[in-house]
Amino acid sequence: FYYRPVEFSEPEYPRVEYQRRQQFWDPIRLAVFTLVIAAIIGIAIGIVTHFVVEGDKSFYYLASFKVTNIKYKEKYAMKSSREFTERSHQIEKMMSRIFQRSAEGRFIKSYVVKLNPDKDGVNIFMVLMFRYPSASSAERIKKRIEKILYQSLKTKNLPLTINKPSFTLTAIDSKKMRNFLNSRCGIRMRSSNMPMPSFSSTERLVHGRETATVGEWPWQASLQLIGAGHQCGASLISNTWLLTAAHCFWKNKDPTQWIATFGITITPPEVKRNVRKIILHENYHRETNENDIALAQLDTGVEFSSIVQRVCLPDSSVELPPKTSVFVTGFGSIVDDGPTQNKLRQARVEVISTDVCNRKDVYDGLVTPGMLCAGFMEGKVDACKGDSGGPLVYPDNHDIWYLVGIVSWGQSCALPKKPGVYTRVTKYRDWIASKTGI
Ligand code: 4AZ
Repeated sequence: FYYRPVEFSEPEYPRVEYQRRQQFWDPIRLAVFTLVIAAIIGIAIGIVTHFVVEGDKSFYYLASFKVTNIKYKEKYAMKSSREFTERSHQIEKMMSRIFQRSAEGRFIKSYVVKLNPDKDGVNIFMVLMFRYPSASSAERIKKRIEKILYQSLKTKNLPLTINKPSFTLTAIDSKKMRNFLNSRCGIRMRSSNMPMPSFSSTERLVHGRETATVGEWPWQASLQLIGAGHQCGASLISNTWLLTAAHCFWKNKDPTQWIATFGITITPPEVKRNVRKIILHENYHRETNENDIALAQLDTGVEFSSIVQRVCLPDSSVELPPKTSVFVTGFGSIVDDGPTQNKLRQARVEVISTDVCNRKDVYDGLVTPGMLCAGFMEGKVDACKGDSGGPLVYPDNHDIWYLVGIVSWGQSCALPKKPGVYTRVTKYRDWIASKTGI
């Protein structure tokens, strides 16, 4: 009974199927289908090539050239001097002008790394950073860079006279580039060897204290008493010297009892060092908090990297106007009398004038010229217990960071009209130089 229809229709079956197939695969459909498949394969190959083969890569060069319309100054030998930074910024800005529009936006940044005397002017050494597709050859890019530069010398009205025959360009690897940049202070780098812009820190801050990311505050150190853990923050100002607050050592001044760690967590630390020497300011007064500044020398120097880096010391003449945004960082408590935090935190605060800070309803004359107030009159954001000795930093408009304050004192934490009080680092520039040569 069941077999009958099957037997009957079986001879027809293949023909029906064949006809239907023929209808579906008419030439137009076949063409469209082929095109779609080809397009999908093409896009897939494109994506793979873009990310795997043609992904951008960093190319670094050391450029050296003579500038003949400026005179060498003694202070150029000191890279943290105002003379060096101002001249460097001018040269770096000129490089941006030369490359920004002509190199298809592939120019990233440049850093002057040395200014040498020359009989006709100044010899300049600088690191240039570019991004190009990884398949590009360093030599071809070099030719391109030279062409753009020589063209600019002819067509652009540049503030400095570059002597063309003296210009040399050498491709360098990332390790060499890092070594050159390590000769300067206050530069933040990502582990990818790209510069970390200062806005990456301001952007994320909404309110209060956010946890820091790797390499964001590479000069931050934790000063710890063996057996008692974290006591204070400190800032790395050379490969062997930390700057901190004198009051951190009031319980214990014995260097053999102290260690310093680096990295964004206390445990585990990224780098650890013993302390060889502690120098307190001779005129530190515990009752008035005056001259609350101290130096700690590490027993062996640290190696600079994207994680451990020194901060710049500002020239003694630098003065930040009220309302300037500055950043305070530390492992201190986030509530009054709370515990030390294992993760480094940061907060944006604003400079408050000494006049306002000394008002009767604020600190009523307790703020001396060696101190700097920062925070908010409404309170809410502040340094606290355990942040003492740590950095208050300011980025200049070239992403170079300067240490402007040392967390010193305050009435409680984040109270209205009781901002944080910091040691004013510029006032102690000569004292630091006299003890360390920095
Ligand atoms: C402290 O006890 C401390 N709000 C540090 C900073 C401030 C207050 C107290 C500033 O180490």
